[in-house]
Amino acid sequence: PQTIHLSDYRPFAYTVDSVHLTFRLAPKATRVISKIAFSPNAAFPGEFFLHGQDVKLIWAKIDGVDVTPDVTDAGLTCAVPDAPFVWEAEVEISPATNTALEGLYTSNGMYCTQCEAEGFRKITFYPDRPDVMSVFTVRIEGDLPVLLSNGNPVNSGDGWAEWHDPWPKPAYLFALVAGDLAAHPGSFTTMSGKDVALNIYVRPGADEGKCAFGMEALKRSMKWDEDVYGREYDLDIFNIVAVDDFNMGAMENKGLNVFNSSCVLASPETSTDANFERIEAIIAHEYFHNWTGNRITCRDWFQLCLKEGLTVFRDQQYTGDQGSHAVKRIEDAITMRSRQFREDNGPLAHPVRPESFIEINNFYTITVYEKGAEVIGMLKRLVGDEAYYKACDLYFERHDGDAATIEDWLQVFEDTTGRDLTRFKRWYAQAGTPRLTISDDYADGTYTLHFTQTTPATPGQDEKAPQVIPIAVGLLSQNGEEVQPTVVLEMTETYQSFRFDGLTEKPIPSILRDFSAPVILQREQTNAERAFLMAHDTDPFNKWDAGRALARDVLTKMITKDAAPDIAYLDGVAAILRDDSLDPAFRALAISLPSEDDMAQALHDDAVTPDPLAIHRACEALKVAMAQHVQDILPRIMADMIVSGPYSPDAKSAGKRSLGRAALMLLTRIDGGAAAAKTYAEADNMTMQLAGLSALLMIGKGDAQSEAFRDQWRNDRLVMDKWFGLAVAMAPPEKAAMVAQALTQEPDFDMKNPNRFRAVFGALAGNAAGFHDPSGDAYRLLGTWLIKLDAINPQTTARMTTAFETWRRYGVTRQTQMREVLENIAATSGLSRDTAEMVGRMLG
Ligand code: DPP
Ligand code: ZN
Repeated sequence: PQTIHLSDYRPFAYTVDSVHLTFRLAPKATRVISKIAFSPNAAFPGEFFLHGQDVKLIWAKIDGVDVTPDVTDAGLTCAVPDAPFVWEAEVEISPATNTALEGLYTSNGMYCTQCEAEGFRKITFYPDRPDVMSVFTVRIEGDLPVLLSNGNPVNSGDGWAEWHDPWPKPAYLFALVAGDLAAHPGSFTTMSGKDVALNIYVRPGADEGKCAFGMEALKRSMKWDEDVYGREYDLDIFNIVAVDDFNMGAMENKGLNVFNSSCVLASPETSTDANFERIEAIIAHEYFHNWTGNRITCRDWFQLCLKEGLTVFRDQQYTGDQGSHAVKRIEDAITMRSRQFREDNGPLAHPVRPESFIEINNFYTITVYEKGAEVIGMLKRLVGDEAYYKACDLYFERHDGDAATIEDWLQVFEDTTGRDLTRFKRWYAQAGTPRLTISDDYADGTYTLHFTQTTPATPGQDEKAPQVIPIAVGLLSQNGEEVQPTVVLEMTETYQSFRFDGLTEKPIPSILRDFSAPVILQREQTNAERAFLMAHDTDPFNKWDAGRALARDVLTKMITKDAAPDIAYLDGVAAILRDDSLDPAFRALAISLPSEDDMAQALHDDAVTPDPLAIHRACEALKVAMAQHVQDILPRIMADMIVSGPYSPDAKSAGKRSLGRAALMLLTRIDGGAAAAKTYAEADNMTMQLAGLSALLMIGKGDAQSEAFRDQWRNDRLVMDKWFGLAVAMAPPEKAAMVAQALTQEPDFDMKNPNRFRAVFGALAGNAAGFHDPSGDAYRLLGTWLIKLDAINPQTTARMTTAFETWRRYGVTRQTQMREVLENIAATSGLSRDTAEMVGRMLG
């Protein structure tokens, strides 16, 4: 397969002046008739090549005259006039057999599309690249009640509808939906007084009752983007459609967002607090793409972070504004450290802006999205809020309607602030997580912090240059007062020192406040100092992080030295739990432990070969010790936090429930499951129902509740995904593979549905001790199913191979077992390009 390089970019040799598409829908033989006006691009003459994949050409004409193009697997070429011309073609495609879920496919009898990144070429022949933008007019013919496409509705009749999108767009933002759908309507009046009709389309029936929250979230997002970024919506209508079979979370198609139903449908009875928060964030994310992605799109797929990093950053700001910025920051840092640092530390490490790829679908990664957002956050911290929004205004003004690049984005910051961002730009080009080594000294009232940065080698990048790192620092006195409020130190060199004068005693530093950069701190620190910061730090992120560091150290000693749980940590936990002045959501996070996978990474970083079973046992033992140490507080916390009354998903209520659930999980380790059984029995919302069930399964009880849960929710696909996942996630390590295997034999296990497949196998990969069980059974089971899935859905398969990305961390036996599975996948005949690339990089 061909590797594509950023450095090879060339504009397309033609411009597309307009696009007319007619769809005659039929499950296995949909006809697509295209009429496209092209003009030669005088500045970049070249071949007339249209992408096309799995499309059968029926006929083609140029300016009304039949032509016979040269058709290959990848597309077609044709002799064309040296002047503007009209291309017409009719093709046939088969949505009903399209199990890859890219292009036009069917899901439960409805037609829908997914064109990002390169799915439009499976619909018709077209220059399927983001820098080719045009105005689309679409006619849909089909015997279905709802027929939708992008833009505004123009006209419709019995069995047909026409849509026109006035905003030029690349083909990846095209969408079509057709089916028997029910609309949940709403409306929004924009800042300039324009009325916009809003709809969430779902399957008729139970899903109709799960749209209200999403609709309100959409309106909040529209208002927020006006208030904070000055961005107004630009069509008469905005539609969202829920689809059960979907590879990703959602898609920002112009005026017609298509959502994985798990990312939009919500009700208190069927969705957890975490679901509500995620749904709100994704609705906001896709809506925000209307400006950062659609009005300004990407020149090529290497620039993916231009829209994704920025849009994730915007949705993070939005979520913080809806609840607590401190809590959101901690949640995002947890994600970065556990998933992005893991990627950065392994064979799949790549820069925020990669320089080559074989299959672009493999680069919709935590690095491009979340590290991409961190880079925007660092930029904002360095230039300040005012300059940040000024630069954004200039970006929207200067690049509206463009297919832009990272260079364009950085240029508006250079132009508005006068800063030189050459060095800062390394964040886009260098993979790997920088390590920051810290030492300090104090003499005569002057405290000095010394920093050294290094970034380990990553595939294809042996040498790293120093990066620009904003280090937010505050200083505390020995009795816990803040003697230096937060300042941002701007580190630009490999070694750098920063002085603080006029102090009366040696301070205690609080470094990397608010997780001001995605780096790893390497610093000798006593547990006494950590406990001090856990108790006194005024920065909520660092207060939380001090507890995390302490927990990591305690666990490390339990794992490697068979130490007993450290009483200082247990006292710290008790103090946090007792401190009613702290936000409950924060308290819940502050007493949570690093994940078992985080611990494996931490040990590996310390040159210790991790044993997942030993890690699991230590985590369990520490939780039991915590529960015993704070047992007198737990019932009161539960009583205060889990209050009855109507359910509300707002951040404050959810935060209380999260602390209540944390208390329940601890209590369950010492009360034999009594509190959990009661919680399950009395729950009137999914958050608490699932909390009760998880707690019971955790201690090997709850079979009866699990059966009852299944009976109750048998007809709800999204709740059943939770049931499938929970059984595997909570299985004891030695049984996890067996449980997963048994679930694949259930009649309602459907591997064609990505949500169901992910429920079982995502949970298996996430059950660290179970996945790494010494038998190797879990590795082999996942390998076997990935090979099966690859034949029908390459994109989801490739994504899920990342379960193996850490294989080199472990001991010889596990390494050999995992490598064999990867080699087996690699040797499969007919393996997709997607999966072949991923497995190749992991073995490489
Ligand atoms: N562009 C999409 C998103 O991130 C991809 N699923 O919103
Ligand atoms: Zn996105």
